[in-house]
Amino acid sequence: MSDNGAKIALITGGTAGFGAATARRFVREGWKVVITGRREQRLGQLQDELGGADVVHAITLDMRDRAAVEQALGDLPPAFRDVDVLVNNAGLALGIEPAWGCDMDEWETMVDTNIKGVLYATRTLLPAMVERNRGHIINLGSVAGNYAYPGGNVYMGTKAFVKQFSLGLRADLYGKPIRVTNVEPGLSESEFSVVRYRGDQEKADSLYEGKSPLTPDDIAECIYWAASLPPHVNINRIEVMPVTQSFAGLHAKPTE
Ligand code: NDP
Ligand code: 8X3
Repeated sequence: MSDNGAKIALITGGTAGFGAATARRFVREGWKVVITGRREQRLGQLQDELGGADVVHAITLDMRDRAAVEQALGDLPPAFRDVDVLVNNAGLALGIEPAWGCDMDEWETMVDTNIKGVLYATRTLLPAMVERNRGHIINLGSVAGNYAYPGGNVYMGTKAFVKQFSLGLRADLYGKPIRVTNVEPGLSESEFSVVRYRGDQEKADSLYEGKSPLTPDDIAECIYWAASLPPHVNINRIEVMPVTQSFAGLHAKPTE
C-alpha cells in the first residue's frame, strides 16, 4: 500500500493482452500499478492512458534477465515499493510442432520466460511481503498446465510448473496471511497466438474465428476478483474456458 492509501499491483507483461487489461482494471478501482515489458513505447502509452507516473510506474524489462529483474523489482521507488499484489503474467508460447521438430532455442525461451521469469519476480518480492505480513501472488497458469494437446509439449510443461509452484508457495506460506492464486485460462484472444505462430496474423485469426474466445478483459476480471475478495479468502485456482472450448478430447486414430 502506498502513503496515500492506494493499493499497489505489480503486473509483469503489461504491454499487451491480459497484462494491459489487468492494469486498466486495477487502476479503475483506484489502485496504483507497476507494469513491466520489453516494449518501452507501449508501456509509455499505457502509463499516459491511465493517469501518468503518479499512478503507473513503468519498467522496461526482459523477464529472462535475472540481474535486471532483481535490480528493478528490488529497488522500486518508495511510492510503489509496498507491492500488495504481484501478477506474474509475462509469458509466451512459441510454435505448435511435435516435439521432434521443435527448435531448442524456442524451448529455452519459453522455459526462461514462463518459469525462470516467474521465479525471479517472486523471489525478489516475496520476502518483503512476508516481512509486511500482507500480499498476494497471482500467477498466470493455463489450461495447458492441466490438459495435453498435440504441439503443446514444452509450453504445457512450463504452465504445469507454474501450477505446482503456486501450490508450493501456498504450502510454504501456510500460517501467513499471504495469498496465492493460479489463474488458468483457456482459449483467449490476444497477441498470444501471433507470437506463437511467429508473426503469422492470419493463422492466429483463424484459430479464434467463430469460437467466441475469452478476452483479456475476462481474465482481468478473474484476477481482480481474486485480489479484491476479503483477506481471509484464498482462491487457489481459477480454471476458465470459453463456452465453445472443452477438455473432452480423448481420441483414437489408426497407427500410421
Ligand atoms: P500477449 O502475447 O498478448 O502478452 C504477453 C505479455 O508478456 C506481453 O506484455 C509481453 O511484453 C510479455 N512478455 C513476453 N515475453 C517477455 C519477456 N521476455 N520479458 C518481459 N515481458 C515479456 O499474451 P497474453 O496476454 O494472452 O498472455 C499473458 C499470459 O497468460 C502468458 O503467461 C500466457 O502464457 C498466459 N495465457 C494465455 C492464454 C491465451 O490463450 N492468450 C491462455 C492461458 C494463459 P513484451 O513483448 O513487451 O516484452
Ligand atoms: C494458452 C491456452 O490452450 O492455447 O495457454 O494452450 S492454450
